[in-house]
Parts: sequence; C-alpha cells; structure tokens
Amino acid sequence: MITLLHCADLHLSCKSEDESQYSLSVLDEIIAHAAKLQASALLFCGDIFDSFTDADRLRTEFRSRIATLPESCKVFFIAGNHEDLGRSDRALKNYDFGISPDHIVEDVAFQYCDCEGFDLIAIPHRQDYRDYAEWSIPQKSSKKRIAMAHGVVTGMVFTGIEDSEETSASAIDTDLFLRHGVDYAAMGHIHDARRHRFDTCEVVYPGSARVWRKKEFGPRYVSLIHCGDALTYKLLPLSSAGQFRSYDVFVDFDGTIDPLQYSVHELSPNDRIFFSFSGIVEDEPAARKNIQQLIGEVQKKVRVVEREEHLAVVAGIASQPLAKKFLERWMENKPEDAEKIEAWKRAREIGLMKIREIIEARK
Ligand SMILES: [Mn+2]
Repeated sequence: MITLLHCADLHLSCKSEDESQYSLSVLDEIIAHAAKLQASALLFCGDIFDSFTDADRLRTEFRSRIATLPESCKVFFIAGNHEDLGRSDRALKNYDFGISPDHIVEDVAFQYCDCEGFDLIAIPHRQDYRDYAEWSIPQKSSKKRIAMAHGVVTGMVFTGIEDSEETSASAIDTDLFLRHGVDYAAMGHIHDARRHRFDTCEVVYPGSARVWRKKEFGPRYVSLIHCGDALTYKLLPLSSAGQFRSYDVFVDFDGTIDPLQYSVHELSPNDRIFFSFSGIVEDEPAARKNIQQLIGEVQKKVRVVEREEHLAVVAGIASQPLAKKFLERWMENKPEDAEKIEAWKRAREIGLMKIREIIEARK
C-alpha cells in the first residue's frame, strides 16, 4: 500500500508580504503532511502559483521547501491556467523548482509515467482536450491508474454556479478518464471541494488549498490517497489555510452593535473575515467608532479583516414610534428555519428603508 498526496490551486502569490507568507505557510503544511505520511508522491494539480511571475519570484522559496522532502517522495507538477498568466514564451521547465524537469508537465497533451505502485497520466491545462481518444497510453497493468488534470470535468459543474474563473476553460469529458482506465482523477481548477464517482473512476477536486479570494467558504483540503489492491482517499483539512468567514452585521439606530451577530470565539488565527455592516443610524460617527472598535478586536484574532459599510443616516429615527414598533415586530418573527434567516434579515432592511422614506417625506 502506498500513499499519495493530491493538492491543487495553492496560488502561491507575492502580491503582498502577507499573501506570500500566508500561501507559503500552507505549502509548509502540505510538505509536512507528505513527509509525515511517507507519501510516495505529491501531486500538484495546477495553479500552484498565482501567475508565471509568481512562479519566477517564489521559486527559491518553493525549492527550499521541496528540498526538505525525503528522496522517496516524487513530486509532480502540471501547469494550470494561472501558470500561463504573464508567461509569454517562457517555460516552467527552464526554472529550477527542485522538481525533476521530467515531472513538470506543460505544453503537451499529456505525459505518461510508470511509477512504483501506480501509473500516472499527467494532463496540463489546455483549451481543448477532444483529441484524447487518440492518445497513445500503454495498456493498463494490474496497478491503479491516477490521472492529474486542471480544468472542468463535465457533470461536475452544477447549475447555479456562475463563475467565469472556473467555467471559462473548456470541459474535460469523463470518457477521457474511463476510456484510459483511470481509477482516480486528481483534479485542480474548481476551488471548492467536490467529488463524484463516474463508473469506476473517482473524480476529486480537493478545492483550493488556501483561501484565494472572498467567498471561498469552509475548510481547505488536500486529498490523501491510499493505493494498493483497492484505492481509497479522504480529504485532509489544512489548518494553516484558515477559513473565509463572512458576517452581516446590523448597526442599531443608536450606533450600537449586538456582538451576538458574530461569533468571535470560533475564529482561528489564519482566518480571513469579511464584515458587511448595514443599518440606519442617527449618528454616523458614533456608529463608525463602534465598527472600528469591533474591527480592532477581531483583527487581533485573525489574519485579515475586510469590510463594507452600508449605513444610512436619518436623524431622529430612534425616537420614531413606527421604527421602534417595526423592529419589535420583526424580532418576534425570527424564523426557526435557518434557511429563512436571510429573507428575515432582508425584511428588516426593506422595512427600515420604507420607514426612512416615510420619515423623510414628512419633513
Ligand atoms: Mn485556480
């Protein structure tokens, strides 16, 4: 039985000091897992770097970390769409990432590699994969077959997800994997964790290994694959990646903020927090002072705090019986059903905006 570690979309970036430190700390954790688990291979399934420029600038940091891996751990790296950004006529292979150039796969349809305990089809990102039926890949042996790819797999993108980042790439047909006898497709490109079994093939997106941008909710993962007579895998959460958490915070008429609206106790130091403040207030400076204080407290506990403010200022609203009454009624109607909470919050917003209109019309 051998162990493989599958990771994708780490997006190592030197956009800011914080971004580079943070993204490299996640790489540290991945490398530590690979070493501890005595992995036979570490599969980087594309978008390891945020752009070609980042690959160029961060390769020394990357290389020094790869160097800490035991010799027995092979490292494979396929190019994702982000390694193409700012690339022009350069090639990853011309740079030393501490990975054997034979294991850096770019500018080809696929690369086949026969390894101890498994064989591998490494498929770098491309605009079009439709020639896959013509690929000449050796007959499958008794060993399990792993594919690495970076793109969207048909049947894995569900309706309701509108994301140009993820859907602009042309899709990979699941038949590509089935035809070539792939047991496990190690995918990159889609940033939330998704998996689906198509016939005999597990198609697995561990999701981005770190929070790359807003709304990447939930834990970040790598996939741990056990490969012997059978193939099993499980997603391993990465604690250094933290989580993206977002809170809608209502600012009361008098500018006070009910701390129960956000649960600071469950925050971890690697989290990225987004606050959206809204409300109708009488005294904006007082409200903003409270916002600032809250931000200051949370900043001590997490990696990044971002915010947006939607405050309307209406003098005298707190003493308006209509507004008071409305908020009392609104409170009484809090739904038990968690799914209805958003609509309930929206009702407060709409109600208060209406009251504001009435108050202003009277003036
Ligand atoms: Mn990506």
